[in-house]
Amino acid sequence: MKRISCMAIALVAALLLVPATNAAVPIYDFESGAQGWFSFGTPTTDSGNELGGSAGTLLGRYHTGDFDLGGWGMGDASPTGVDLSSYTGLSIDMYYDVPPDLQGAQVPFNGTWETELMIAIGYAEWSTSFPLTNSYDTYSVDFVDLTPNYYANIAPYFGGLPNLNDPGLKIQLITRSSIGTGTGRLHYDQISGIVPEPASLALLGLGAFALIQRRR
Ligand SMILES: [Ca+2]
Repeated sequence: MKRISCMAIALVAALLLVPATNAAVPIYDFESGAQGWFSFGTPTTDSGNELGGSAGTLLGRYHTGDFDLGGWGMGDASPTGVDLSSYTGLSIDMYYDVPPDLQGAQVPFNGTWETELMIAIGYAEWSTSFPLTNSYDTYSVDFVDLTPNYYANIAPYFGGLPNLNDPGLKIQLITRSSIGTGTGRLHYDQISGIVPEPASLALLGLGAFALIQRRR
């Protein structure tokens, strides 16, 4: 047993040298054109598919927002009933811009663009906010790092995460008018579920094994 324990610890030590990253499994890539759901609120007055998704793809989605109208804009980035139970987090590719068709008659967006990525059931939301740039970047969050809102802090959730296969669960994007003025556009693509990499899983398993062996 002692030899096995030593071997396990040696393996753990070796695996510690391997960078522990997560793998992203695409859930929605918006390539079919059929993957479009719902948006409302003044900073998301329009939406649809567009050419020019993130790297390696053709189609993405966009929402155009007039921030001078006030309030907030929300886009459902998934249908209701999305099953996230096999993932530990989410990633999404996003950017914002003021494309030529928004310049001229309209006032271009001026401010620091932030979009909130959230999972939501009704009014209960678990979210995080990302400041965006003018080109596609991938933004990731672990579910445990999401911040619950008022409705997620009362019954039945009390600040905990919901069941990640709840039939009412959906992925949403929210942009608020408090981030700036004028008119701009949010683009997004490639919503993925985060899963621990095999090396990370092996590391966890071997770590537990080594602990059990040490206790014997
Ligand atoms: Ca795409």
